Amino acid sequence: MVETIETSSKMSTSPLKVKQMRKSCLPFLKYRLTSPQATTVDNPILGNITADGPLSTNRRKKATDRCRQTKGKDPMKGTELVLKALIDNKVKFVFGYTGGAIMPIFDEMEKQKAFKFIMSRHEQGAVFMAQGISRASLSTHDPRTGVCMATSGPGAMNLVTGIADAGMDSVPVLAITGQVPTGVIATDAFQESDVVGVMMPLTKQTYMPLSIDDIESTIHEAMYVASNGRSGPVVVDIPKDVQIQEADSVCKIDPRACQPKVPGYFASPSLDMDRLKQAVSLINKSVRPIILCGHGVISSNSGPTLQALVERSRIPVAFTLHGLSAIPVDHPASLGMVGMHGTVEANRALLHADLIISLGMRFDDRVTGNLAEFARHAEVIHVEIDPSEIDKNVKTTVALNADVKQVLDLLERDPALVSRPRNSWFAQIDTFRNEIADQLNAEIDAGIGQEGQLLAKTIVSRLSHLTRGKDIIVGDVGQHQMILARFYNFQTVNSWFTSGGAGTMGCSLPMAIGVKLARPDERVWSVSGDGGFQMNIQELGTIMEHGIDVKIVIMNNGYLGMVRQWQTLFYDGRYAGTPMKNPDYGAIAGAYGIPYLKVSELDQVDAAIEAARDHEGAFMLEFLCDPSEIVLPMIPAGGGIGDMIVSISK
Ligand SMILES: Cc1ncc(C[n+]2csc(CCOP(=O)(O)OP(=O)(O)O)c2C)c(N)n1
Ligand SMILES: [Mg+2]
Repeated sequence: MVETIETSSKMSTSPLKVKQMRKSCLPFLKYRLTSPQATTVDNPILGNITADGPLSTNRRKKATDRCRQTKGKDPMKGTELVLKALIDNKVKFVFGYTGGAIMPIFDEMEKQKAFKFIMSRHEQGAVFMAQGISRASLSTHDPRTGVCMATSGPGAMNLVTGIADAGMDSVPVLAITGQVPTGVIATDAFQESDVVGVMMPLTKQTYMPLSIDDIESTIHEAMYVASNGRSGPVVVDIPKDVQIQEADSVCKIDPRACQPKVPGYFASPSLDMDRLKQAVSLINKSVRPIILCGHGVISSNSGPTLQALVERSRIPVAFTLHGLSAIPVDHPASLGMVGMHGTVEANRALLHADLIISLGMRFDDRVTGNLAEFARHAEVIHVEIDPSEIDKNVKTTVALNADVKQVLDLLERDPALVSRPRNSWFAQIDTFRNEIADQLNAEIDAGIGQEGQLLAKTIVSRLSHLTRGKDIIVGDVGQHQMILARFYNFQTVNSWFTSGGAGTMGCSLPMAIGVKLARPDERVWSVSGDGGFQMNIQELGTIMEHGIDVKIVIMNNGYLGMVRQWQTLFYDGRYAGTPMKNPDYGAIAGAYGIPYLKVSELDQVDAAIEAARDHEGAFMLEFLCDPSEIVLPMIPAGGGIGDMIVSISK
C-alpha cells in the first residue's frame, strides 16, 4: 500500500506550513511512507508499525497498476533496485559521503561501477556538486537531476543547508540518505536523526520506503517530482534493513508510469488563452513597459526566444540575480540586474514603468524592496509555473499560470503584438544609465580603493574582458557576488550560477565542480570571498583527486565584506565579527597540488587571469582586495526602490 500522512491539520494551525505547502505545489501530501506490500515492523518503542491501513488494498492496487510491475527471474536486493532506478534515469555522477547506514548502497555502487562516484569531503559539498550538475545542464540538450548520498544522522544533517538552498532556488536535486533499520527508528539509535521531519519543510517531497517493493518506483517518482513543474529537492530516506531486503520477485517497472498521482500537483498548468490576449493588449497600450526576467526563462531554455521578443517589441529587460545570462547582458535593451544591488537604470526604470512583465520569477524581497512601494503605478503581468507564487507578494493585473517557455513562444510569434519604437522611454532609460556610469568607469579604471588595495569591480571587469564574457562564473555569496552580477558581461545562456534565495556562503567551490562535470567543454571560474571560500575549502581535495579543471578565485579583503558594508552604512562603522585573519592560501593550494598566484598590484591582474585562463587544470588566484569598497547602488533593507543609495556622498 501507499500510506500517506495528510498534513491538512497542520496547515490550519501553522501559517508557515501553509505557505510551504502552497509553494511546493503539493497541498495535501508531503511525506510518504511507501510500501505496496503490507509491512509490519517490530519497533521497540512504537510497537508494530504497520504500513497497512484501511485504504491499503486500494492504494496498493493503484501503486501496482501505476508502475505496471511484471514478474521476472532473479530476486534483487533493495540496493540493486536503487541503482537500477538511477541508471534508468540516466544518472552519470553520484556525489556523496559514506557511513554505516548507507554502506549497502555504496557497496553495490562499488560492485556495479555503473556511474562515476565522486566523494566530497563534506556532505554539504555533495549537495552543491549535485546542484551544479542540475543548474548547468538544464540549458543543454541533456538536462540531468543531480544526485547526492549521505549516511544517517550527521551525514544527512550535513546535507540540510544545501537541500534548503536547492529549495529556495528551485534546483532539482535527489538526495538519498541511509536511515537506521526500521526496527530501531524512534529509539535514538546510533546516528539516528529524523531526516524526514527535518527535510519535509525544505523539500518538494520526502519519502521513506518501508519495503523493497516500493524502492524502485519511489526513486522514479522522486526524480519526476524533483524535475517537473517548478523544480526542487527531493529526499528519499531508506532504512538500512530495507536496503538489504531481497525482493520475492523482480519487478519490471515502467518509469514513465511512476508519475505521482498526487492531488494538487500541477506539473503542467494549462495556459488560459483569454488571459494571454489581455496581456497582449496591456503590452500594446503600454508606453513604459519593462520585462523582469527571472530564472524560469533560463530553466525553460527560453533565453533566445526572450531576446527575439525584446527585439521585436522594443521592451527593455531587467534581470533578477538568477535571470542574468538569459540573454547577453550588454544587449541594447538590457538594463542589467534589478533589486537591492541592481543597476540605477534597472531600478529607476522599474519605478517609472507603467507595465511590469514578470517572467518566471517570484518577486523576492531583494527584487521588490518594500512591497508597499512596489509597482504602485504599474500594471503587472506575471507569468509563473507555480500558482502559489501568483499574487503572493505583488498583486497582478493579468496572471498567466503557465510554463514561461510556452508563453514566450506564443508572444514572440503573436501577430497581435504591436512593435512600437518607444523612443522617449529608451531616452529616459539612457539618462538613468548615465547617472553614475562615468563615476563607475573612473573607479574601474583607477582600480585601487581608499586603502590602497585592488577594487573587486576592476578585477571582475578584467576577468570579463579577458574571457570575452563567455566563460561560466560560479559566484559565492557576499560583495564579490554582487560585483560579479553587476560587472561580468555574461554572453552565454545559463553561464552564471550562485546561491540566490538562501544566499549560502561556501556554495561556489563545490557547485563549480558539478558545473564543470556537466559542461566539461567550457571554462569554469569559481569566485569566492575569503569568508565563503573557507566554508567549503575542503573540496579542494575533490578537485585534486579527480583533476577537475576549475579556476579558483579568492577575493581576499580580510573581512566578511558584505556584512562590513552594512556596518559601514548602518552601524556607525563598528566592525563586529567581520575582520578576519586569513591563512596562507598559497600553502593551501600547494598542499593540494594546485598552481597559485597572489596578486596585490594592478599591473599584475591581467597576467594572473591569463595564466589561470590558459592553464590546463585547476588554478588558484588570490587577489588582495580593498576592504573599503562598497557595492552601490544599494536599496537599504526595508526601503523601497525609490530609497536607492546611488553614491555615498549624495
Ligand atoms: C552560511 C552563511 N553564513 C552567514 C552568511 C551571512 N553573510 C552574507 S555575506 C557575508 C560575508 C561574506 O564574506 P566573504 O565571503 O569574505 O565575501 P565578501 O563579502 O567579502 O566579498 C556573510 C557573513 C551567509 N550568507 N551564509
Ligand atoms: Mg571577504
